[in-house]
Amino acid sequence: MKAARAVLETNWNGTFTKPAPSLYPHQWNWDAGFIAIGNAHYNMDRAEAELRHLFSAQWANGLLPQIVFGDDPQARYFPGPDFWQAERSPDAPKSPRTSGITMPPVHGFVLWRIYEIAEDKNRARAFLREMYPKVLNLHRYLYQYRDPQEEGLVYIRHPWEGGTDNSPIWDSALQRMDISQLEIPSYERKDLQNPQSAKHRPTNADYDRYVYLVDLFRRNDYDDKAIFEQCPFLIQDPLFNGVLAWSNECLIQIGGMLGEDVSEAIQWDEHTKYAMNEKLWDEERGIYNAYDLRNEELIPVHTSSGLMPLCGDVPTQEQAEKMLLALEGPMFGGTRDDIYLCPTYSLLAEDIDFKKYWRGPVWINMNWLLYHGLLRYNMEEMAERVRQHSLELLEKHGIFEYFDPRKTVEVEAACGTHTFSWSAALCIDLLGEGNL
Ligand code: 2M8
Repeated sequence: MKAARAVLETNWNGTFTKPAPSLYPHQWNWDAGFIAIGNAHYNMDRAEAELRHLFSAQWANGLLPQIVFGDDPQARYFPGPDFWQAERSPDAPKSPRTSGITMPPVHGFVLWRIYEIAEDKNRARAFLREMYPKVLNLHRYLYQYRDPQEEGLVYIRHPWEGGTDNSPIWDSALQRMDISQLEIPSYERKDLQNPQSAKHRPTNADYDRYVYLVDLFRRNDYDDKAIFEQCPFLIQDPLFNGVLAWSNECLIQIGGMLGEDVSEAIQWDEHTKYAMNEKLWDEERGIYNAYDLRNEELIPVHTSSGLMPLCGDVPTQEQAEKMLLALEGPMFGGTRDDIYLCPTYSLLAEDIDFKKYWRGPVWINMNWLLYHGLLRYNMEEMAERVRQHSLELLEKHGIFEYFDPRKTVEVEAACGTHTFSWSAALCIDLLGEGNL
């Protein structure tokens, strides 16, 4: 607990919390949400400041940016604000500067979690009143611009929007983008300077595609309609939509408590859950798939993202039982003694790489979502196992970014950057839960 708090202290720069000191020197969208939950346990001022700063960068159309750039001239990150050129959009704020894409909408449930943690409920309610319309606007943006066919499913248009940068879910869509035919602006990666993480990071071929997409967005002045027509990468992701479902529910709860009319959020909630079950559910395997909207096909690639609809109460109890079997079985090794839960990629996949970023390792935020999802279906035993494994990894190796799921591995079992903020914040929250 002390170590986790120290990480949050170190990474706080007076205005926001950096996800990690050198690798991620600005404010990131969903990181800020998880970080605020950790801070809420002992420093409510900071939890509120974190979210206020993030939402100060919300665009006029409701988009909540993936990165809010700080003004530290030493902060080395690519792509920076000059590359994004978000100011090409009439909706982007002049200050602070931001990127031009979004991230999984965790903020509804983050607000609710903060309210649960708060001792001073009057103050917490006032904060909810302040933030509720902003989060509502974000959801409005998602349904208005990212669900043009009004399916109830929101698409992402860049792997960075999914939060799981090099997830194998994106492979087929990215590979279809023939880079030899594409014009890609020249750029210099800064993320490879950290020797601990360089070898696990996305490949240069991945980055070329990431950069191409950013260039496409800025050439279109971030106009959502034009981007929808042209973008080769449009994916309905079960993690993103599962998180959205949970946040919809929390908006209904918060709005109800504040005496607001919540009919809009109720519609979103019902529509999204229905659509996820109709379109993304894989009955045979007991998991949710992603859907490639551009190429009109399901993506039958099994990562832990397919389990995340649990947190949004999307599956029925019967479906959730099937998901539990998938988690316990060979896909995720949930009952094995030699595996830490939860690998981010199916253990059955030939190309699983236990150390490569979002292609196998355990991530604490995914475990936290899974833990809450399992609790929603009264699966206490498995939830507790996920919680224990998360804490064990953090205690044994330190507050790292991600972890090799094999218990037998001693060399470089902890991966990525050390002093990683959301690992610290969620460690604090998971410890708190156990003490309740
Ligand atoms: C990673 O993503 C950024 C781009 O957004 C990067 O690779 O540079 C992801 O793990 C993402 O989920 C996370 O929010 C971000 C900062 O921790 O890092």
